[in-house]
Amino acid sequence: MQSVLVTREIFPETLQRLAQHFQVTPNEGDVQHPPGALAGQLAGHEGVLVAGGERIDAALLDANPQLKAVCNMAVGYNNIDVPACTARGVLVTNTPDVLTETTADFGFALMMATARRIAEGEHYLRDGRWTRWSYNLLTGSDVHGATLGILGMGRIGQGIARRGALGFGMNVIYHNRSRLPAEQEAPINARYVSKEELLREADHLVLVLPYSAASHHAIGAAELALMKPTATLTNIARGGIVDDEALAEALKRGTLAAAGLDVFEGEPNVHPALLTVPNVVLTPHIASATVRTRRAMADLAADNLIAALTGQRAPTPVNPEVIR
Ligand code: 8YV
Repeated sequence: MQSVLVTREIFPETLQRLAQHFQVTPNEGDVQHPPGALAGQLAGHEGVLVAGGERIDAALLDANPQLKAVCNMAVGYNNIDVPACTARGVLVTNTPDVLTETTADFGFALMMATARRIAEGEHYLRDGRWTRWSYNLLTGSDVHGATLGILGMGRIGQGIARRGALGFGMNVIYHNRSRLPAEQEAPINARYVSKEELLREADHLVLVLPYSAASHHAIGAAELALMKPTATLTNIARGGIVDDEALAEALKRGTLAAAGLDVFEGEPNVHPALLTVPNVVLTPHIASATVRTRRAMADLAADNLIAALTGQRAPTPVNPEVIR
C-alpha cells in the first residue's frame, strides 16, 4: 500500500477518504515542525498534501526520490519549485476555482473596510475615544462610483471586478500579463491599462496577482508614489508583492490614504512598522477561510492525491506534462 503524508491538521473526513486508498501519516495536533524537517518526514511516502506555507524544493525532492505527487491545498503554489518537480516527474496540483468567489468576497470586504475605515472605527470605539459626533470623524472615501483598479485579472480578480462593476457601479480598470477577451471585458466594462496608468488612476487598487520572482516588490516606493494620496491599496495575493516597509512609510506620511492587507512578507511575522500605523487593516491570511470553501479545497486536494497515485487523471494539475 502506498503512503501519503498530510502535513497539517485537516478535516477528519478528508483523512478518512485518504485512508481508503493509502497508509496515511496525519499531523494530529497540528504540530509545527522546523522548516527543514519536512524532507525527513517524507521518507517512505509517495504523496504529500501540503498547505501553502510548506516549501517543496529541489533538495527535498532529491532526498525523496520515491515521491510522486505534491498536492497543494491552495490555488497559489509559489511554495513549490514546480520546474524541479517536473524535472523529476513529480506531479504538482493546486486548488483553483473552488475558492474563487469566497476569496473575491473577502477581497471586496477588505477593500471596503479599508476605504470606510471600519477597523480604525472599531479600535476608536473600543479604546473609549468615542465621546461625541463630529463632521469629520473617521471620514473615508466612497466605494460606489469610484475607480476600482485590479492588478492581476485572473479568476479572483474578475470576481472582484464583477462585484465592483455590477454591485457598486464602479469604473473598472485593470492590468494583467495578458488582456482579457472582449467578451469578458464587456459585461463589467473593464478597461485594460498600463501598470502606470492603473497606479495613477485607481481610487481603490486591489492586488490579486500570483507571486513570482517577477512580481517581487511589484509595489514598492516608486509605485506607491504614483498613487493618489486619497487612494487605498488592498493585497489579498501574496506577501512579498508589496514592499511592506515602503508601504508603512507611505501610510505614515499620508501619501497613501489606507491599506488592507491579508498577506505579508515573511508571514506570520508582520513588519513592525505596519503595526504602528493606524490606517491599515490587517488580517491573518484568511481570504479563503469559510467552512464550505476550506472543505472544498481539502476535498479537491484529496481528489488530486488519490487520482495521482492510483493511475487516474488528477483534476487540477499544475504541471500536466508529467502525466504520461
Ligand atoms: C490558503 C491561499 O489558505 O489558495 C491560496 O493560494 O493563499 C489560501 O487560500 C493558504 O495558501 C494556505 O494553504
